[in-house]
Amino acid sequence: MGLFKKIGQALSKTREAFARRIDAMLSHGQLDDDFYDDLTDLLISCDIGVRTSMEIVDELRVQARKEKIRTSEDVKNALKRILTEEFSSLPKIEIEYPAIITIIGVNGVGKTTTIGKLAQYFKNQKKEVSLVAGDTFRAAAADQLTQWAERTKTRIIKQTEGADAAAVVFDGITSAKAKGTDVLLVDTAGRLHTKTNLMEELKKIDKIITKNYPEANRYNLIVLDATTGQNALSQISAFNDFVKIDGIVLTKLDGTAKGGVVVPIEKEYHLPVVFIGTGEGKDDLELFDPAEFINGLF
Ligand SMILES: Nc1nc2c(ncn2[C@@H]2O[C@H](COP(=O)(O)OP(=O)(O)OP(=O)(O)O)[C@@H](O)[C@H]2O)c(=O)[nH]1
Ligand SMILES: [Mg+2]
Repeated sequence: MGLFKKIGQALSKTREAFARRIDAMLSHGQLDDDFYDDLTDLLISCDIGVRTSMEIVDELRVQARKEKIRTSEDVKNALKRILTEEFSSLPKIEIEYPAIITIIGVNGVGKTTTIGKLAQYFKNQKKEVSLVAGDTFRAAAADQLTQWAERTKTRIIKQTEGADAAAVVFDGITSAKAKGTDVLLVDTAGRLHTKTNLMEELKKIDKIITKNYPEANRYNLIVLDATTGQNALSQISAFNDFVKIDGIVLTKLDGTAKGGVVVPIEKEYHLPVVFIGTGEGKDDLELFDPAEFINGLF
């Protein structure tokens, strides 16, 4: 299946919700104040965020004064242009090698699954990949990661349950240096930012990497579950208080009409969405492409 088709399919719920309501809003009337109010509500309901939705609609008003915007097709095209403009100034990440990617986030957002998919993604790029079972907290977490290692035919570095997560990362680094690994993917336990001891553990992992693997390109990616909409946003700042976040993986876009949450993430937090998850299989991960995303959204 083509790249666009997958993103397009993942966003189909968001897109359908949108199209249906824009059509209804325009069925008896034109672009008046009621329409703009309804459109703002509609954007908010797709999780574009209050502030960002208002800004987008203000810009649409400006454009509507200058040019003919009548049909729902015109409206969608204008929104596409406005969002394309918004996204054009946002930061991007290029993964360089050797890389160590630490995957963090709250419980159940899809961290371990994302690691499995990333393993497949980098293998497809002909990279040597190893997984690090840094979730030593939850029973069976290492088993789950071991299954992904088997599924993607990658190596895994693990210790027994209850071990020090930073020590497992240290083992991973030692192994990566010895074997010339291109990408080390570090799984971590799900945690709430209120669990201070677990958040301190993330800092410790960070320090171990700084001290023992300075030559690596490091990326802390936070995994956010798209189905949680605006709640996902507050997780970014909560984690950023403890470790520097470099980018975002947005998972479960396949199951939600809240795909619009990408927009406030990028606009308000100035962090790039690097990958998106579009399902539970090993190939259900895409590099985030703003143009494809915007086309998929409307
Ligand atoms: N539909 C869908 N399901 C996903 C996606 N990513 C993960 N999941 C599912 O979400 C559930 C939780 O995934 P995990 O990878 O175990 O999440 P986690 O963040 O590692 O969880 P903890 O380690 O317990 O914090 C699983 O049932 C996954 O199959 C996705 O992109 N789409
Ligand atoms: Mg996990």
